[in-house]
Amino acid sequence: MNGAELLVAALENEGVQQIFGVPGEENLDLVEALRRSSIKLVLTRHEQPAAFMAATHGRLTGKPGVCLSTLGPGALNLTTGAGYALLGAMPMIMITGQKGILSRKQAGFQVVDMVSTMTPLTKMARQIVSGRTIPALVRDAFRVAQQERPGPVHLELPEDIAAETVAEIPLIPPHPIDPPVAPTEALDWAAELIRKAHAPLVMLGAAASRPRLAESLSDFVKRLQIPFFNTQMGKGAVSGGSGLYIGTAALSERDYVHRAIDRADLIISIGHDTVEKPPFLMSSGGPTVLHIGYLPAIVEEVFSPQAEMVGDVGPSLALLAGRLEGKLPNASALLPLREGILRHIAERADESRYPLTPQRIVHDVRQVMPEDGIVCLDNGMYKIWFARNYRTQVANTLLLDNALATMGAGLPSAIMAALLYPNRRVLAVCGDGGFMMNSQELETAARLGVNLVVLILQDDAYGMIRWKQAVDGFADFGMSFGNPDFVTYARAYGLKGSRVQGPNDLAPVLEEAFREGGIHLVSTPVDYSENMRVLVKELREAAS
Ligand SMILES: Cc1ncc(C[n+]2csc(CCOP(=O)(O)OP(=O)(O)O)c2C)c(N)n1
Ligand SMILES: [Mg+2]
Repeated sequence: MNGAELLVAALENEGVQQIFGVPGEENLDLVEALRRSSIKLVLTRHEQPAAFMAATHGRLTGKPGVCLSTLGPGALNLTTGAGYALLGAMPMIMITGQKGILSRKQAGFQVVDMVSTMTPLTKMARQIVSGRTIPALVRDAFRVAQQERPGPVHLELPEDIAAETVAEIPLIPPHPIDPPVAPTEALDWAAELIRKAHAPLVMLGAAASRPRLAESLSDFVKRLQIPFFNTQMGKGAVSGGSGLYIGTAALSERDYVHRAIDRADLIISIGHDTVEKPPFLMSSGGPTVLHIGYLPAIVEEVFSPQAEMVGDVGPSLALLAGRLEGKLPNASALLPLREGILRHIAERADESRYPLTPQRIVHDVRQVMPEDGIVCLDNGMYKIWFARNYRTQVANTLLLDNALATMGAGLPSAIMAALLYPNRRVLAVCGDGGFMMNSQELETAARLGVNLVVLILQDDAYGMIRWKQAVDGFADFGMSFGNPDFVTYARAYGLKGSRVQGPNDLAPVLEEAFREGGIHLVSTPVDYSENMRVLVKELREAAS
């Protein structure tokens, strides 16, 4: 047995079923070991999307996804994915090659100090310097990646260590770990704060979307009957159709949902992660904030909770609900605001205009997506509209990145979702800018034979930056580009493409695409004048 084979055995021991990436010659022992293993090697056309896919595996399953690259150039291409997983708290393992470390026959050719490069981008980065250490190192890597707060781990396997013969060292069997539940005093204190509140609100943050938490969160909200809102990444953690949903804080202030936030005297913030653009700005005189999380809060200029309940969130919430159920006369104090907030948000969602308004696009997408359908967003202006307007009924059915907020992850994350859930509808929504950053992965998707629809919002521009430019009073400059003909582009990959050509085309075109199966590219023009009209003018007027 050589080092590469031992590494692959250790990955099998962790239940790894697939590895995404682009190998180089330094990985050839590893590739050979994979060939003779139960693990599938899924080639991508660039390392960055391989990391986005592995991270999304971690996000959706709670188990680290694994990606692979060669040394230097390939490994550097993983760095954006590392940042995506680190900020987004997605468990992921990155394995990269390296020249031999026992001799240096190619001098410094392609050698970059990747462990140093990855150190600030990961929870742990290690070079494997001896085959003997592999079982312990791999076990530790998976534990570190998976435990709260989850994130990426980097292992570098030099080619001579990969090729070196090692004794068959026993692997370490994984076992489940239950983190501790919040202590009694913290539970009592939190219960007391909530009991005393005149106008409480629950806020669900990014960590509320951990896959294993969905049930206990919904249960908590239903038992307490306190209305809730969510951050962008906390979306979907509790049934959005629930009569207690009061909105999504896609902007930091002044949106309709802030009418409730501003009137609250207590915000029970569950799993808020300050990597997100602030859902509201804390200030003196504002509501008290109770942080409930796996880990203590991180204090920022705009977020410094006055109380904390730290522990395994699901079981801790069950204990808290036990102390409070049926004992909160003020639970629904802010609920009367709900209808007005949701009515404003839904404005112009059924308007027949061409090009389509972002509100109409969100509305039509919701129509064709079943409750368990998954929408994966890239990053652009439409993200604010989807976060604000899309209603979710099932946990993790709107995947967006409000942490690194990188462009280019929409398509790869959708491919991963489609691989994991072949029987659910999966839709990637991308801007024409973000889509073209990783559109080459259409070939990967086609090769994998997934069912997937990609909706491209075409404004021939980096629309979001153009909007910011206008909001800040700059001249409209430097944000426009040309595009390929997306229908022809789809055909070049052997895929189907369609164009939305009228105000009422989008829903039927998407429906047809999903019915047919396979991969479809649908492009639609979008009327982004709504960005200024609603998100700036209307909200400013409403606030004053
Ligand atoms: C990798 C990366 N580069 C740049 C940015 C900054 N940025 C944020 S949104 C955006 C424009 C996105 O354009 P597009 O994908 O066409 O979406 P649109 O806003 O036009 O709908 C840019 C350049 C980013 N978030 N990520
Ligand atoms: Mg655009």
